[in-house]
Amino acid sequence: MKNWLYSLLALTFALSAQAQNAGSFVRENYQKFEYKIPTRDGTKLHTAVYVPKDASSTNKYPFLMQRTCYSVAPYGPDAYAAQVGPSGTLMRDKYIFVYQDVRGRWASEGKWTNMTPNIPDPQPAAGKKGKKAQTGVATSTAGAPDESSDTYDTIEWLLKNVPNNNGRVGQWGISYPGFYTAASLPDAHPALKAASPQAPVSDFFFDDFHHNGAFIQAYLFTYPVFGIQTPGPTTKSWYDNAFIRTGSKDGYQWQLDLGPLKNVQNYYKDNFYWQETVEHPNYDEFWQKRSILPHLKNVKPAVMTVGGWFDAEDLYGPLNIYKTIEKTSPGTYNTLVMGPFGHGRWSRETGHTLHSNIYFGDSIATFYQRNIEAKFFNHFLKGTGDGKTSLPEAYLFNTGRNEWRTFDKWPAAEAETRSYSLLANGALATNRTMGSPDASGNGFSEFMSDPMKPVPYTEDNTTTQGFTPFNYMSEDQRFAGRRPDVLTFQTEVLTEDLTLGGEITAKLKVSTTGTDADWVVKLIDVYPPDEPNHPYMPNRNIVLGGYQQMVRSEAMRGRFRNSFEKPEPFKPSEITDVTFRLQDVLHTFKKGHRMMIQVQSTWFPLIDRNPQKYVDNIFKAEESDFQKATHRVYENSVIDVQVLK
Ligand code: PG9
Repeated sequence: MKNWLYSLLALTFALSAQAQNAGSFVRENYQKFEYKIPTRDGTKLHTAVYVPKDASSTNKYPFLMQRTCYSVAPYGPDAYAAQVGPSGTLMRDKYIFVYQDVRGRWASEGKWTNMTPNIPDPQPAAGKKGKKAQTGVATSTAGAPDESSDTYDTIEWLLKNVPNNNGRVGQWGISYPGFYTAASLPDAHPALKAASPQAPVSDFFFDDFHHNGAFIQAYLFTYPVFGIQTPGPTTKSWYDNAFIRTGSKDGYQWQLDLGPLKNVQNYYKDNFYWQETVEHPNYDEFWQKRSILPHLKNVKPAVMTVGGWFDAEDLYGPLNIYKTIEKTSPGTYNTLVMGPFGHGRWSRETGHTLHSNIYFGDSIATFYQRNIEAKFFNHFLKGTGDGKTSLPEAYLFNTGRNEWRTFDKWPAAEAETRSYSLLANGALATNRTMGSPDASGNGFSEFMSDPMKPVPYTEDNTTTQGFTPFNYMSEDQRFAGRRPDVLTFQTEVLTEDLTLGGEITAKLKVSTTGTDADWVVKLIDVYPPDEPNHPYMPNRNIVLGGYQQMVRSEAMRGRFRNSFEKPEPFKPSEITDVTFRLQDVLHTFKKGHRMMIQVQSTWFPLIDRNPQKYVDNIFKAEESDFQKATHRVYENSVIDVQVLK
């Protein structure tokens, strides 16, 4: 048997042993309680509480809480002992762990809505404290309270009703629970001392369901989870839905055969979130009021936001929550951690679940849990809480160098902007002299884009890889580069290391013979032909020699180039500016590698197909609206990157 198989088996055994250890550790050391916690409008929230058995009046513990829309039942410590608290580490450090079904979900009462809009705390009536402190009083006219007030009331109740607590509360959560953590920050309860939004959703028009307005069609299968009022206390699998359990229907071909998204209506006519998605194709008040970013002002708890550079679901969220708090709440202890992880994979003990083809070993998640996350919570919930954590402002992993790096500011103060031109001869050049003869910038690259023959977003396009896609974030892009409808630009072989740290901005000069178009830009690390494999490669079938590794990618729905609220058609064949940000990176392109940019207009079924003929609402486009078009990218298009020493 291959030795990698032995190591995998050994790892699996060790893991299951660890999980059992963790499971038995929970049962030996924690006692579980369940409560229906009343909120100010009388709605009761189902809450599971795990109290260390050795808690006493002289041995008090802080709370560490997670609020979730995914049900506390199957995801509580019993089932995922290694996840009691953000990781097994904190379970052994001992906290009073709290898991709560949010309003309207599973065993909690109330009505579910996605990304509950925050209701800013109105000026309190004379002599009264803010609405958050007026328990028992209905909040503003906006109807049901928000996540901030539900968290406030929950904390108020826990402090009074769970004995042997030390009066301090932490909150954490990954993905949607990361949103609920961020949503607790406005008007937070004074006992909430530390919050760690991890892979948090911040705004569904830029995270998860859309990227710059392009619909993430790969999320079609998640609508049964988010668009149906949950049936109450159950551990029923989210996936118990004919539309999802269709095997072949996960596939690229099926989605191609499905045709325009209007056909999905046959499946989802009773799905309230699908109806909301279809009826709000632009960034209107429906989406804007669900963003948490405008409410991150005067944040009192300490915040450590965590994300993964290979996170296909929520990369916009962590980066923009951290940057927004830096801007709108300057006095807050606000830090950022970005590791070489896929979605939430820092909470697992093993690397092979890092959701990435390329990673650097199992110890990274454990290093993060023990040296970063535990230090943060232990300081603010058990220690002095004075902010002197010895943790840096930004703890970021360089995915090209295989090493953590710390920064006292992010974006890094020493970053220098460098502009690379997209030249017609395929050069990615910092000056036009390397360009085509017509280096004046009037040269262009051209391709025909056919929405009926779209560029696959992944080489293995047989399924959407489960609940949500992930592999493409670090996948080899040679399958795309071979297509005539993908433009490729690359530097000469690098004669020294090139480190990018920070945002990437695509400033495209484009034209189309149609009246609408999407633009996808991909940043790729081209390995030399003789590159040896990393010793920890999770996928033994990958050969790094010649690998064209995706480092960062983003889509921009061209109609939103001037405004996400007010879309505009393109004028056929008119040179038009399309500028958009790709999320941050920290990546060294090593000497001997090349830096590559690919540009394309379809990315299926990661994003839905643009008819390339302007229609008011692409969700309602007819088959006949879809048309081929010839697209051009002009030489005076540039990609701005941030270069670090
Ligand atoms: N952010 C993730 C997600 C949200 C909505 C749909 C699919 C995924 C998550 O909460 O896991």
